[in-house]
This record gives sequence, structure tokens and C-alpha cells, in this order.
Amino acid sequence: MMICYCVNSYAQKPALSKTLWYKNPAKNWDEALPIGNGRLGAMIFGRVESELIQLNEETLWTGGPADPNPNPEAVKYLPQVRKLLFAGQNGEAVKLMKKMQGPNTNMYQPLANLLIKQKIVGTFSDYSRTLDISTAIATTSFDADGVHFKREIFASFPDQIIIIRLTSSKKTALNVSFGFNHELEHSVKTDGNNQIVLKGKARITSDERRNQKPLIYADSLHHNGMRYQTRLKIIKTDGKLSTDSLLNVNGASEIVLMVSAATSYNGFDHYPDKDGVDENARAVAYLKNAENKSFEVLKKAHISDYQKYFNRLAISINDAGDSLVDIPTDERLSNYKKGNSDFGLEELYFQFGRYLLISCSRPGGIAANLQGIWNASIRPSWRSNYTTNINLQMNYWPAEVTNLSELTEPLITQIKHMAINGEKTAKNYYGAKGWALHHNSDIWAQTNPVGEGTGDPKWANWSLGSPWLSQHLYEHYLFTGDQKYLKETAYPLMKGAALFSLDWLVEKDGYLVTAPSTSPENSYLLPDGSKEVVTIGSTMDLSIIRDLFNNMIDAARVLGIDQKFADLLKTKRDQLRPLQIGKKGNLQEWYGDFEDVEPQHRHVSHLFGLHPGREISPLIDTVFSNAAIKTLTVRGDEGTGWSKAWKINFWARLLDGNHAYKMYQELLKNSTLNNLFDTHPPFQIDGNFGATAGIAEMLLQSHLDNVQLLPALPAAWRQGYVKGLVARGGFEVDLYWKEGKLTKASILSRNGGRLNLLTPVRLKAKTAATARLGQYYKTTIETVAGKVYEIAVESN
Ligand code: FUC
Repeated sequence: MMICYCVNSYAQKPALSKTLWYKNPAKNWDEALPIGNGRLGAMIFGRVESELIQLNEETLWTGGPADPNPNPEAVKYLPQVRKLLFAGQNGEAVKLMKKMQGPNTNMYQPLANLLIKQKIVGTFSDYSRTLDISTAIATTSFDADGVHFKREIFASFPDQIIIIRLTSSKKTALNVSFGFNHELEHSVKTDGNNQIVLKGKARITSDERRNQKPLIYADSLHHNGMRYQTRLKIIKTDGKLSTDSLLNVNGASEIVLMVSAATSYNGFDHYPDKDGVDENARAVAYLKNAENKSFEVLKKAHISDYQKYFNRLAISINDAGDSLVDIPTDERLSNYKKGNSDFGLEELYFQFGRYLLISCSRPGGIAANLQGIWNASIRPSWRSNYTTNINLQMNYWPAEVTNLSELTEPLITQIKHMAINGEKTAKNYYGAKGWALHHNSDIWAQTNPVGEGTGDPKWANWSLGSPWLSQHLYEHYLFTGDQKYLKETAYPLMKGAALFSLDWLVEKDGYLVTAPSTSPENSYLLPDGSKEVVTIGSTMDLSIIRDLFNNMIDAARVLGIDQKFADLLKTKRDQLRPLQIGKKGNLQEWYGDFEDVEPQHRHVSHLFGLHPGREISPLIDTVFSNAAIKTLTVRGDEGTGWSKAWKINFWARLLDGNHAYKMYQELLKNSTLNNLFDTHPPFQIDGNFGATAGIAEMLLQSHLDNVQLLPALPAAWRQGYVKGLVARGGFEVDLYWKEGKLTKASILSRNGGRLNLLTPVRLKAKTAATARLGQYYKTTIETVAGKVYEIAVESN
């Protein structure tokens, strides 16, 4: 077969079914391969003579701490906006809503380009580049002039550096130079003959603000940009070193290098320049700590750290195993696009989502942005920031259920920061208690409505970020059962979001509603044909608030605290305007039963109650679940990458495995780049994460009172297993199926407690009670912490 990594002498043999591989170097960034340790990221092009490794560091953003009150005028408009909306003067309301906007967020920035120039004799052959997601190591190898060359690269979390090793099968065959470049203002200097250092400064603000005359939001100019530094050091080589503007190594058979980087970022509330940390000291310290360790020691530590997360879950679909692994990944994808089935590719993409989360979101770090940590542009699409009306949340959907719970820590920290700034936003913009978060945020935890006075309110003024993100806080408790965390971290933050929601609600026609309200990022037509973006009490707003109030009520009960507040929330929850069904049988999105301007709009905001909420389900009430089906049918199966990913989750929650699978196929066929990155277009990582979550949702659900085994298994997945999914309540679940039916399960109870299993087949379980629930069997087991329950199925 074509793959030549099997001949190499020292690499751990890649797990073929878990390897992305290609016969050609990346033509562009969308084909390069990502590695990362949460903080440092690299996109590896795999070019032979002129290799490009594009680097990132997660804290490198433009700007500095958010202005707590960038638009002091905003607060006076709220009563007027409400009055106009209630009088049906939406157009006038929109004009005033623009006056309530504030600055846009800052941007995530690239760190540097690492260039590797290798002189080869003649042409090269037997080329391959691979990314083994079972070890998180990328390899490029090729032959030239009878010599086999290999480059291995990985980003180590334990050592906080990127490690590169170049080898040749023949002594003295490696003649290579190394250097840096960058689009941002920077300087590059060699330091001795084995080190090269790039220093630079990020922009003080996103571009358009700098060009604004007069400056309407001037605070961002009170600081002058984040410093950053990237070092490349040759740690070991048998070649001869020299320097000019590059580091040169001649006549080597091995070169081991380390990339170390740091910024002056010192927390979301510190100016990164005057109050920044010493980035030079940090970058030097990482190197110093790692440079005396051997390549093998570093590699071993990296693999064991990475596999601690990755190996928690295994999946097999139709025994795909190693079939088709001798076909390069881009060719497999292109065959898939032509309609050929490839269950191994489906497994790989699912696991790739987990790989990406482990590689871009580590405890102690920064939350994954729109591109995780991988960004080459100094003006990335949507600033590569946090978009909170779906995208940031979607990034973290797979974390708990695919057994990566710890990786939510950066999100929880980001929420803590946004709650601090959001308290000022709630007060300064609305005179409200609690904390508010709007459509966008950034590393500075900005929370104000964005748009700078000209943004369309259908995105810029959306204000439900704090209650939505509170769902993630509570879910972390539901999956872990960690009551200390619930009490000390989640509950106070959720309460802040609830206090804001209480103040944000107003009465209309006997119900509590939100006003102004939007349904991201859709618009509708009034009967007179006018196009509107603002409404009263959008279905999404009210479903999000209902979700938060329900979670708060549960949390207060679990903790045995705050009963009075929980009672108040119950009263208010029951006064929220209920879900409405439109004349087409769809779930209504707006206050009235209006036509959509774009019926196939990518957002399906009003189905929040179906997913990620827990308000709509065929197991609760088919009236609303049928309305959700109608809504999805009208919306159609197209959309951006993340939109398709969300639809996998929706259909899974509707227990329609075949339609969920269709959406997965659509995503792979039409929204996936050759490196398996999701594309909006352009690349946006949320679709990768949303799809991984969606596959998990097809196999296991636990958002209602039951743990549903194989709730939405598609007919095409005849047999298989998944081991290591996690259900709420802290149950670790292995499932096996044949001929489309569950055959056995093995469930570890981490915390003890009652386990309610819901299955279409009757289970054989000693000491369990079984009851019928519609077409399902409900099996109840009182579990003991630490015990594994082997579940067999009654023969049919
Ligand atoms: C929302 C979406 C866009 C895009 C952006 C980052 O505004 O509507 O499609 O995903 O976020």
C-alpha cells in the first residue's frame, strides 16, 4: 500500500483507523493539519522544501480590558424602545436599539509562521503526511535521492512547548534552515547560533475602531497592545550550526527543535502592556524546563497526557475498523461526497471532534473560540471571537457526554469573567440586577451589546447570553454530581443570570415576555409586507429563561437552599408566555404567527426547547414535538456547517435516527474541508463539535429523567459499539448493538443513585424494576457508587 509511515523505524505505529493522511502537501491552510496543547496551536502544511507551520497562542488577542460603560446614553432608551414595541412601531424601536449598542469585540490573532527550508537533491517520492489522533502526533515523510526523511511534531501539554524532530535515514543528509515571519509588526533576531526569537505586539484595538473619527469608544486606547514572543531553539543535532537571518543546520541526520511562546496576557481585567506578565521570562522558562529532556521522554509524557482523555471513549460502526485506511483521507471524503458509504470516516470524524477539544481547551486555559485556537489571519472572520447565540455553546456540547468533562473548565472560567463584566453591563445598559451578556464576547470577557451603532439588532442586541450559558454551568453538575461545585461556582453565577432575567421580563397580554426581543438572526414579515427583526417574547428567549428557572429550582432543591427564591422563580416561570403553534403546524418563532423572510434560515433558535433545552420531546408531548418536526421540515436540511450539526442534535432528540444520520452525511458531504475541519464557510470549529455531540446524542440521551440507550440509531448503522459515553447522573455507558438492536450494555455508576434506563427492548436485569412507558421499557436500578452493571437483553 501507499502509506509509507509503516516503514519508519522509530515512530509508535499510528492507529490507522484514527489517522488522517494525505499523499500531497497542503495546498492551503484549509488542508493543513492542526495540533495543539490547549494553549499553543500549529497548522502543519507538510511541504517538502519550504515547510510552513502556522502558529497560535490562545491568549494573543487585540485590545485590552473591556470598558464597563462604553455607552452611558444607552440606559435611557430602554423604556422608549418598549413603548414603541408595544405600540407596534418596530421600525422606530430598531432605530433606538442601535443607539443602545456598544463597541464590537476584539480579535484573536495569529502568533507567527515557522518556516523550514530543506535542500533536497532531485525530486521527492513516497510522500505522506499524517495526523494520528490516537497520539496527537503529526508526521511528514518522503524520500529524496535514496534517503528517507521524516518530520514529527507534537504540542505537549505537560511541557507547554511544541516539539519537532527531523530525521534522515542517511547520515549528513539533512540541510535545513529555520526562520519566522509574521504579518503583524514584529522583529526577529537570532540568539546564539541555535535560537531565533520573534517579538511583537498585537494591535490595540480592532481596526475599524482605530479609524473611527471621532472615536466613540475611546477606552480601548488607554492601553497599548499585548506583547508576545515566540522562540525556536535547536535542542539537539549532529549537524553543523550557523546563522544568518535564519538558523542553518548542515549535514545532520537528526534535528530536535522546540517552539516556546508566551504573551503578556495577565487576565481579562489587566492591561496586557502596562500590567502584563513578563512574556520573555515565561517563554524562556518553558524552554529551560523542557530542553534537558530527551525527545522520547517528552513524547512519552505527551502521549500519556493526551491519551488520558482520548482513550476514554471508543466507537465502532459496522466493524469498519481498518477498512479503507489505505485510501488518503481527502480521497475518502471525496468518495463519500459521491455517495459511497464510509463508516470508518464517520467514526474518524466523530473522534476528531474529541481530538480537537482536547487540543484546544485545557483546564487553566482560555475557552475555545470560533476557530478553537487555530487562526492564520490578523482579521479573521467574525474576529474569531466568542459568538454566544449558538457558537460558543456548541463548542462545548460534546464535552460532558463524550467523557471530556474537565475540558469545560475554560468555559466556566470565561463565564465567571463575563459575569463580572456583565453585572456592569446589566446595570449600565438596563438598570437591571444580575449579569447580562450579549451576542459576542472575547478574551476580555466583553458583555455589552455590540454593533457600534450600526449593527442589525437581530444579532447585535440579543441579550440572553447569561441564561443560556447558565445551562452549561448546571449541566456540568448534572454530569459530575459535584455538589460543592454546584454550590460554590454554578449556583451563584446562575442566580446572577436569573436575577437579570427577572428584571428583563415585562408583562404583556397577561404573560411575562421579553422586550425588546430577537430570534437570532432571523427576520419576519408583518402582514403589510414590512420586514421586521425585533419582536416581543421570542420563543427562544422564553425557552432559555424557562430552562434557567427550571435548573435553578432543581439546584436550590438539591442544595437545600434559597427556597424563597426558588418559589419566586416557580411563580414567574408559570407566567412566561407558553409555546405557541402556528397555522402551518410549526412551532411559532415570533410573538405573532408571521411568515419568515428566509424560511430556510440557518438558525433554528425557536427549537431551543428541543435542543439544547429539555422542554420539547416526543416523550413529553407529541403536540410540540410534531410542531418541531414541522419547523425542521420547513427549515430544510441545508445551512452552514454548524446549522447542519445542530440539526443532527434536533433529529436525534426527536428520536429520528435516520434523519439525524442524514444531517451527519450532509455535514460531511457539504460542510467539511479536506483536513476534516468544519466549514461555515469559512472554517468554523463549532460544526465539528456540534456533530460530535450529535452522534453521541444519537447513541445516548439523558436530558429527561431517563438514560435512553440507542435512542436514535440510524438503520445504516447495523452493528457496533460505543464505550465510554457519559450520562447525566454520572453513569459511564458502554453499548453494543447488532442488527439495529441493543444487545448488551455495561454501565459504571460513578456516584451511585437511581438509574432509570429507557430502551425499546426489554432488559434482563436482576434487582431491577421494569415498567412500560409507551413503546419503551423503563428499567430502574438503585446503583452503588463504583459498581459496574452488566445489562443483558431479553431475547426477542
Ligand atoms: C452567528 C451566525 C453566523 C456565524 C457567526 C460566527 O452570527 O449567524 O452564521 O456562525 O455567528
